[in-house]
Amino acid sequence: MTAASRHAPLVVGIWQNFPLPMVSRYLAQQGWDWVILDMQHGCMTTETAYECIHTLRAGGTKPLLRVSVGVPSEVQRALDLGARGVVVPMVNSLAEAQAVALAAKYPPLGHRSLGGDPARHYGADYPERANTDTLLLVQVEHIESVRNVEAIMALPGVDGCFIGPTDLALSMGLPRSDYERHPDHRAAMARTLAACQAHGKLACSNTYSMSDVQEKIAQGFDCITFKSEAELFVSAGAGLLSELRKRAADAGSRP
Ligand code: 3PY
Ligand code: MG
Repeated sequence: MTAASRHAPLVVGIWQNFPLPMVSRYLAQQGWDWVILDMQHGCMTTETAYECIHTLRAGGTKPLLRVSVGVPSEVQRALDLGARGVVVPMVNSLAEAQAVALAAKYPPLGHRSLGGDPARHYGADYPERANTDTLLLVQVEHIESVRNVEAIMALPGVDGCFIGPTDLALSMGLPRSDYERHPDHRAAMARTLAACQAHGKLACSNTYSMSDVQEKIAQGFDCITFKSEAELFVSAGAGLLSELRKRAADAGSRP
């Protein structure tokens, strides 16, 4: 999916926190469009990310990598590892966006360096294809970033934004729950979406409830994530355990 294909079907992604190729294989089998491997939060390393990326690629799922910090070397490394897109946290200024955009794209668009694995692994024409085949999604997740969002989305090397609603709320001094109904938060989200749409860039966001999902689809977001596989594991495990304990307690109180 490219920034130009705005009316393509909604892309549905999931975050992967467990640094295990086996988990990537299950997620690919489930058929998620994107799996975003998270190196910002969690214990994914370069080596485990590499293995997960290639397991996802082999399974037909697009691997994206969220780098730990928005520095050019991290962005370039993520793409060299084989990620089909890179998500960069906390890109708050035009200068920060420009720096990561230059690192993500080969000349003439940027100054990504060519060497090592990419041309060997991804085809001899990879350098010609990479600028359009790989995505740079900058995270708009601070009110400072929202203030600069029109200029950031106008940059040619930026393919879209990934809004971080939680960090955005924290940066605005809002509480950690119910912030999505706060008018200032809604205005910041709307301004960011409008900037993406005005420049033909992808608008992506995390979501937190099915009504949130419905709203984001109606608003025209291009891609959403909901939870990580770790959250699914923890919530399903906790739910099952409490059900089993309840049944065991009921059985224990039988005469
Ligand atoms: C946030 O909500 O801050 C995130 O980064 C989630 O994508
Ligand atoms: Mg965040």
